[in-house]
Amino acid sequence: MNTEQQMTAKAEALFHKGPAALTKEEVYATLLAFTKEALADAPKITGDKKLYYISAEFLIGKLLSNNLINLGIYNDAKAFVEQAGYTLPEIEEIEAEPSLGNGGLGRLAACFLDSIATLDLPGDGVGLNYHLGLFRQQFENHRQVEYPNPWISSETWENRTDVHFEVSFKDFTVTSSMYTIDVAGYNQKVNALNLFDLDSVDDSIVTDSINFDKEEIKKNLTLFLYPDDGDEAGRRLRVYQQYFMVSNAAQLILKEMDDKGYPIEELSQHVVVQINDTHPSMVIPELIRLLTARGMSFKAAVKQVENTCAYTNHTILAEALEKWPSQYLEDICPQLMPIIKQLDEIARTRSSNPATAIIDQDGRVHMAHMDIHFSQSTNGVAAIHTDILKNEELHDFYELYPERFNNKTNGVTFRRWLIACNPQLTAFLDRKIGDGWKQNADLLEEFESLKNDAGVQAQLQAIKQEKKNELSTYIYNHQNIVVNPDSIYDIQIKRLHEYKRQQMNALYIIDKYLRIKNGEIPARPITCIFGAKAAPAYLLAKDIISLILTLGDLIRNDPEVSPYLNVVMVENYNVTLAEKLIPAADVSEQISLASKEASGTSNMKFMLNGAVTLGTDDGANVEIHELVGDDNIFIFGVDSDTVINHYKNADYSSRQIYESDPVVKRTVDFITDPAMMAIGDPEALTRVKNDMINKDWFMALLDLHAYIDEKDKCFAAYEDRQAWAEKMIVNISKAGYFSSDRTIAQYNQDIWHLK
Ligand code: KOT
Repeated sequence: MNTEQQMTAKAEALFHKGPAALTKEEVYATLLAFTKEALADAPKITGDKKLYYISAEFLIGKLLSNNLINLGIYNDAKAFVEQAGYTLPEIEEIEAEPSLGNGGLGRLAACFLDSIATLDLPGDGVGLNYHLGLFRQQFENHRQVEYPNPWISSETWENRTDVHFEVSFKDFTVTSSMYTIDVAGYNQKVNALNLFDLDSVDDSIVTDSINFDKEEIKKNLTLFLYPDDGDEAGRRLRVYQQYFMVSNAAQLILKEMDDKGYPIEELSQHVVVQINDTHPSMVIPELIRLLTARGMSFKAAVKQVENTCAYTNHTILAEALEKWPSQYLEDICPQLMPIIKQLDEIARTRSSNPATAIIDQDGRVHMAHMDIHFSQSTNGVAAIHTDILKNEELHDFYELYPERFNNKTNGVTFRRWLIACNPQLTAFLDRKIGDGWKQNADLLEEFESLKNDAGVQAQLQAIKQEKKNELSTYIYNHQNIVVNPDSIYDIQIKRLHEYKRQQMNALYIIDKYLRIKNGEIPARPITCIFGAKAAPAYLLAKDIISLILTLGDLIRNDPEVSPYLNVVMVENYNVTLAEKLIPAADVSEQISLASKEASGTSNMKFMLNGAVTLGTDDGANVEIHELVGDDNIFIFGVDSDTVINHYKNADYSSRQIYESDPVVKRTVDFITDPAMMAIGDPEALTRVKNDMINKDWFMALLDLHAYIDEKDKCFAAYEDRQAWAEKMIVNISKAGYFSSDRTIAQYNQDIWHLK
């Protein structure tokens, strides 16, 4: 029996009918059961040394297509589904997306698991089994409203294992349960994603929206991906989550050492722990605690743990660097405090500089400081980010441990971000350059030699058009908004944050609107598409969403402007939506304030799918710029040194720009124009405008002119259809560097040393 026939047989066994009679749900259930068995039968990746990638987030997205691809049975499944009278995308719709992450950091962890398995490296993810994940976003009256986002189904329940650990908090002890999701590499071998949970967690304590009693730890511990840290109870719950996560991780590591018969004295020979930003940092004292409890000396335990751990930093934003009051730890996991105090003493013997202490004079525990002192490696996630860590943010640590600092420029898995989301482009590349690029992404470079081939250009443009048509249909069906498929699709998708500067994009739109009103008609219609969730407690971010939704409404209802300009914010932006948006993009908006975006990863996904970047020289944009050259990217804005100096000198005044520059003034003023206030939320609009004039912490007004000019230049360049196709081809052919297979090979070479 071939695989398609086996799938048909599976359906017969489950539902006692032939393919033609199956419902969509039955087809989905058949494929799910089939892949589950194939995953269970697939060989596990083993080795003498194993990686544990601990992360509070794994934004894995839907799993069906990815598993079909990595198991090598995608085409069989497609044939089976079509025999039943459906398409694979229709079947995929049934699967709920697990939203176990916020954005880049969580999605990176998921790409990494895919590449770790693909490179045949033994490495499992360890995290939490949040029941309701990140909230589901809905738009009501031009505002974001949050709802729970359940994803766990009866099938997920089958992931439950018989692994349980006791985790002791100060006032009570809980017993965890481990759930395992198989992670298949593009070689039919598997690793695991181990997610810990607590049986007593009770989804029914969620009252309205996403509110719940934050003090009821046994009922709320794994309910949501770390909820609001806007209040004290939310922050304490986050510490509970973190300790629960790392205590389980540490116990799992030692259990697997025992199972394999390795003595704990050899921990660092057999285990490497990658700490994904500071959320899992307490794994360091927890491992030391467990080793000493088993009789190891404190000194030996510290040495083992220091040799086992490695830390990745994902941001330089001060407010994101975790510093927990020691009182929280005393109240929640007091067993760690004597250990952290001893680590602080050791750190102080290594450096007398108070800036590198673990516990500061106010009694706060600096998680990143503990990580850097007590791990082998500290890495940033793009070249410029690592340079800023070395020269600015972590300079004192760099002087202390220069050999520990290293860069690992992020990457993305091409299995999901090209093969699965853009089968048309995948097939085209296979025809033009062969399919070796699927194993070795550098081979995409061969595509560049075809950049002047008119036939290749035309076919590539036809594929882009098809993806744009698909997106337009999707948006119409889900949000009832008509998007002109002949317009330029300009897309900004990422968490809503002031430093990412969605508000600057909105100001461009206002400027464009006013110019169209003034008779300046664009050569071609433009559709500005946004996707973004704002943290529930981040008022200004929610206000910026409000501004964008209001602008969209205003423009669509203005017959003078709507033929030329459209603004769409997709609701509930998530991985599944990204898979539809990215292949359809003409222009990729990467406009963070220089120095602030550690890397970005959507920038890589966009270029891989033939979009051209409009961005600042920030994060991985810098490396994209170097690879594609000036002719194939649109770069604007002040550079990171200028920004850093403005902060040092505290000499930036947005009000000065607002008052002296009439274009800036009329654009900012329009936010509270009576036409806007009549549609949107007047308070939200007023707050955004006042913030821009009086604060503008991320300097949107400073770069606004340069942004408007470069964006207009970019749209004008689109009109030379041949030259634009060349840019698309160069971008695709240079994207190979951003495969997470390359990133993971470098982690393994420099840090992990597996196999
Ligand atoms: C969130 C909270 C605390 C510390 C860091 C974060 C964080 C950083 N969350 N996401 N990031 C992003 O990580 C991506 C993967 O490295 C980067 O590409 C992106 O620039 C970060 O903003």
